[in-house]
Amino acid sequence: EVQDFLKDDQDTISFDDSHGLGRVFEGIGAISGGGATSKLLVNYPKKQRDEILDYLFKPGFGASLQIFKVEIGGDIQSTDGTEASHMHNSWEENYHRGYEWWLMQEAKKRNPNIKLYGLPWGFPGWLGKGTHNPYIDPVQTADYVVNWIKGAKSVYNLTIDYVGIWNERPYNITYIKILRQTLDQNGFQNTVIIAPDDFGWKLVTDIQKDKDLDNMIHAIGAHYPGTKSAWKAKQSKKPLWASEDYSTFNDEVGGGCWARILNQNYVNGFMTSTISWNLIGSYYPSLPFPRNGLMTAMQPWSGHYVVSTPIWVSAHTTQFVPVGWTYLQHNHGVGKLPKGGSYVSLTNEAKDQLTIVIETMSHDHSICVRPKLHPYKVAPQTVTISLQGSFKNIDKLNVWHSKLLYNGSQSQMFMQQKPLILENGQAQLTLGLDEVYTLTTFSKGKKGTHPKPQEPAPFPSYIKDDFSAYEEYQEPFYIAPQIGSYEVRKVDGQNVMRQTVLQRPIYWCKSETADKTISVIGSFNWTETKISVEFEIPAVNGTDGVFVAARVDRGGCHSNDAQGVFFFVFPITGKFMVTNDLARTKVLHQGSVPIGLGKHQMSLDVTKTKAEGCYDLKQTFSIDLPATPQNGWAALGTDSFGLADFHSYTLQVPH
Ligand code: 147
Repeated sequence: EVQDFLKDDQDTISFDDSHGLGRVFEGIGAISGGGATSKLLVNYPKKQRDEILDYLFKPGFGASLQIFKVEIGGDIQSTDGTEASHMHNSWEENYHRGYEWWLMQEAKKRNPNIKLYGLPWGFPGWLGKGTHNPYIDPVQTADYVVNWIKGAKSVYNLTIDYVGIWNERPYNITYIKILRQTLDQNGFQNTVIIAPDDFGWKLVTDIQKDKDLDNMIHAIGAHYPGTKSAWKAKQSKKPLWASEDYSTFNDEVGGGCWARILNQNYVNGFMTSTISWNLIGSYYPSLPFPRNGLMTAMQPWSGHYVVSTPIWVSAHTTQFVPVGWTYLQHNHGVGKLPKGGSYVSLTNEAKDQLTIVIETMSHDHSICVRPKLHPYKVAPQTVTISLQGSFKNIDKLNVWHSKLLYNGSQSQMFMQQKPLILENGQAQLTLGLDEVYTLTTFSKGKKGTHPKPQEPAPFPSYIKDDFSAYEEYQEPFYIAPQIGSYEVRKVDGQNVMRQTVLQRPIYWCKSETADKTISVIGSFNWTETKISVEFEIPAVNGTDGVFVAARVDRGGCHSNDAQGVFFFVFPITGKFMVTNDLARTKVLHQGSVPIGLGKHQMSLDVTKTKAEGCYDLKQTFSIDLPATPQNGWAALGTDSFGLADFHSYTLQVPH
């Protein structure tokens, strides 16, 4: 029978190293940030948080990620929020802000071999010296980035393996060279540069003209390559990475996208590393790109989380292919299947181990966010696996299987099946649609499980936070900064939450031109909301005014245009204003309040049809609500860049 089958050459897939090997595999990874995508994760109860981190990072358990890429916070909006810079200002450095330090430690705790990668999306304003160009003083910007790498080492003993330039924004060759020199001068010879973290392969032309530049760049990292790379990129022999990819809603189509690109980024594009944006959907679900993570955890108040299909799709490769293994050559272990789908195979240095990953994702079940996926067909098929060269004597391969289902039934993910027995290096394998197979000499591999997580629950209907429970510099729970950066500070021995950004940063979102700052809180579904704050504007470097808001209808890169009900107070001029938008172009009401800095209290109570405001416990206004928006988050913020200290906030919504 086997003999018979062999006549039909087309259905035989051979795995053969006798003509040499392909490229070196550099790992599958995921990104936290770009931006604030892990915001809600850090607030989970420790038990659930540890479980989630196991699914992401623990080797041989779940996704078993091999690269962890994080945003180097720049005080700018970078998709789902802002992340704090380690140098809000030129005169200070701080390595205790945000949650990326914590996450990197948790990743390393579970997998000491995980590679770390840092990339800025934007920069604090002072680096621009009055421009929005981070390269205006390339030495200063290189120092700023290397400070972050030094901080990682000296404060947390974290080694940063990879560093990037400026996410999806222009690179600058002078800057790249100065960054390389600065790394070397500080003893970071082993921290290598991935560039440009942008679309396309234009950098290849630059490195071909400039040997020095070529030597300074470890790999060309392109975003959303659609599994393809330019001919000149492949020809250059430079390692090619999909340094940001995926960004797809993590339902079964998302899982299908991830399965297809993990294989085909190499099959079509010779890319040896693929990194998911993002790691985990841990941001309020009405922010942009909801659930675009390998899994979802957006309810720290309930502990609910979901282990989604991309976790198990990742496991098909990561649990059986260590970084440093080598792909076999195209047509000798890497390629397209006769009836659609793809296969890759990798081996270790001794060539006594082999892992094959096969995917048969159909078109409609594997569409990613971008670029457009051109039509193609996949049909069920039976293939003959034929091991040759160093692999000829392998007589058994362990089998892991997933079948993604789209009819509402639960997909079968990452199940171990009976081993595949080979005779004279050959065996038949029947492949259905939307499946992933791993065939491997590895005897390990595990579908890790933790107890079933809690049921989902709505955001609490009452919270009060006086910030006393935090360490200094932490970003308070539930507060999701969209413009500006908010952190706990000790002022006169008492914790406050301070808005810290003093000037407009070198933004990433093209529309981030506002001079307001804003943090959203709670649920986007809220219609009736009561929010109150106690605040004080410092006399030096203070903001013009403070606001609280309800029904705030957007965040992310469009935060500037947020509509809602906003109550602003300007203590220095003794004015207040009620507006329908953050930009204060739609004024609903205005008037006077007593003049004076110092500690104040203000509140906004939005019911079905009315908005009422109090300042220092005196009613300031009561108005009928405008027709829109009808729902949105609660929010607080400042009228301009500059400091504001919040002593507490209280939020109350009907049950
Ligand atoms: C990327 C960013 O690098 C991420 O931070 C995140 O925003 C992600 C969301 O898909 O995408 O930025 C892009 C933004 C817009 C496009 C591509 C990438 N686009 O319009 O093609």
